[in-house]
Amino acid sequence: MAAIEPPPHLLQCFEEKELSQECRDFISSLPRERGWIRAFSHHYQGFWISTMAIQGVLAFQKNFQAHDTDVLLVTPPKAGTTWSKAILFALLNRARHPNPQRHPLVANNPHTLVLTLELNLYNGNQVPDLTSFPTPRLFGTHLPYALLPASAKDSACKIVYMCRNPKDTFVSLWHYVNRAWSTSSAIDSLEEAFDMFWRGVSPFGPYWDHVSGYWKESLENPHKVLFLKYEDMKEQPTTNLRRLAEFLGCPFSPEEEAKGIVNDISTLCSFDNLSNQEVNKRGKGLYGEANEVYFRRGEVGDWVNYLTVEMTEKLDRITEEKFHSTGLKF
Ligand code: PAP
Repeated sequence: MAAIEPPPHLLQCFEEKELSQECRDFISSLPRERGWIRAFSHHYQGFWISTMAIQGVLAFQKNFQAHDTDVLLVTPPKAGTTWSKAILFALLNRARHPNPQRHPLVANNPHTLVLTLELNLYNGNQVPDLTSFPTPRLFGTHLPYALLPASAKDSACKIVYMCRNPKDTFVSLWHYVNRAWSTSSAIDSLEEAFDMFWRGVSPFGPYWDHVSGYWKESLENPHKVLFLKYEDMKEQPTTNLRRLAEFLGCPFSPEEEAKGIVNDISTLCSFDNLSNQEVNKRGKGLYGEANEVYFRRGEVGDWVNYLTVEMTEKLDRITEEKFHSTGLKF
């Protein structure tokens, strides 16, 4: 299976100078803080959006028309986006790609197979033509629920939300910023990064508002929003794969169960398998970053190796406070 080439406009790097005048005028009116990667984070509709993402966010909000058959994968950054893109792609395309050895995930990083609406598709100056995408169209996004375009909320499209405990999310974000963007990282130390995350100034954060927005929606509208946790997926991948397939209206048939397809997908998308593919060891991502930065340890609880006791207590306390009335626990 050959690698899929991204459209050339995806390879552009986002710098502030590439923003339209209209976008620059707009963001100059927003409160801002220093960014995690280059430039700034802008406070937009209650959430922090980086300079490199904001034009795409505005264009996505304005122009995206969801189809009833669409599947939107939503994640806070570093909560398992790469993994869940792989899982959803494999699940929805299982009839087309039955052979794990010749599967597109062997030659392509999941981010190339499932594009992110605000970062990849609406990033250029033109509204992308999404009509050629096969049904069901599968897209990724990091947008909080409150910021989703109306059609994504009002149509019958399905939303799969994957999140991860805040301590591992933060540690993964810290490593990513340093590994992928060491030359343009705007953050000097773990302490500084922690302070920003804790204050809510993380990409598409505050983290807690992002998570509780989708949690609430999944409780009120369980046929529309499926809420998954990275930790649960790690612990019981096949159980959660079946849940996902049921939710998306494509449950595994008895024949598929008998053939072991659920296990095949779980193994195909596992950290060990994906991180050892040549494309993910040596390939480059859509912005020229090394694909390997999306595969670090892939474990639950790695935060213990990085956070001080004080940081742990602070993060636990705020998480308890924010999620107290929601019933959410990590
Ligand atoms: P993104 O939001 O920028 O796309 P995302 O994929 O969410 O990043 O985050 C990468 C994390 O997912 C890494 O976690 P770590 O830093 O704690 O190691 C990465 O290792 C982990 N990851 C990537 N692929 C998998 C996988 N197949 N199974 C489990 N974890 C994975």
